[in-house]
Amino acid sequence: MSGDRVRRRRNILKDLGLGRRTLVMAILNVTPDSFSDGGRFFDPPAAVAHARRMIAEGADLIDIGGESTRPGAERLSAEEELKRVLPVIEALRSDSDVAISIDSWKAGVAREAIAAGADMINDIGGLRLDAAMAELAAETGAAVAIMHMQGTPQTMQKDPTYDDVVEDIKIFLRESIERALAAGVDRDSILIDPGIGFGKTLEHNLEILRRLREFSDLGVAVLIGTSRKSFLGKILDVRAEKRMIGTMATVALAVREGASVVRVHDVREAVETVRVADAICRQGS
Ligand code: 9MG
Repeated sequence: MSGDRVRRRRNILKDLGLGRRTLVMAILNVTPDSFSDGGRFFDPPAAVAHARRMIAEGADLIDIGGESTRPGAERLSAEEELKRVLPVIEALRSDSDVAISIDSWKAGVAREAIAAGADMINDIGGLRLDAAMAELAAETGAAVAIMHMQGTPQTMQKDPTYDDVVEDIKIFLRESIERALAAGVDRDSILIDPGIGFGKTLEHNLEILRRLREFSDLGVAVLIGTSRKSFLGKILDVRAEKRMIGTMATVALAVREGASVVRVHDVREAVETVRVADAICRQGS
């Protein structure tokens, strides 16, 4: 597929009102083994029905992923990943204008997803795991979320170590932003994400959330994903499906600390949470 054929003209983040209000990115895991929703949406019709419910609840973006990113998860081939995500993207695109993000670190998967109608790439590899990703974003005009991870999903929770967790992640993200800009991606099509739970201890995650405002120094909007993550389980001692209230506490505080996009499972609750948080924090903006 040539770049011209897949290039989308609109800046999806601007169209969605990035910066004027907090955007809600809804998680759609088309995997058999997601830790947080138990693989309930592995079947494409079930995934599409769930996406439609989340759109009705007010999701701004649907983030569709076919490869599990939980700690220790096995890598999947690009072919298998595409078999999982493409039918869902195609079905949604056939009757909806909703913004779609492809959750993949593989440029080959992202390219096919964009050709099928995705507007954005959510790259947990921070433009580092696949060297072709930055060029793909530039060529297609897709927005890109650049996430920090220490190691890979296979290794990331084996003794994560930082000098200063926020400063170290900022160095990584600054370099990835430079990589994207050098490839020709527009600055306002880039989101950065410190990657809660990706090579971080409980204390690292809490410090990142406490100091989230410091990431705004990098000059691009911040996305944060805390939804149902295990650090909440450590604090609350509850299993993944019971972490919604804890998630909403982090969502409200993240908005307070400058987050522009929140990535969540519980869309209706998040939409109400950000609406109230925005009314408090974005007065006059
Ligand atoms: C795919 N995925 C899982 N957790 C995530 C997070 O925190 N941020 C982003 N961007 N993607 C995530």
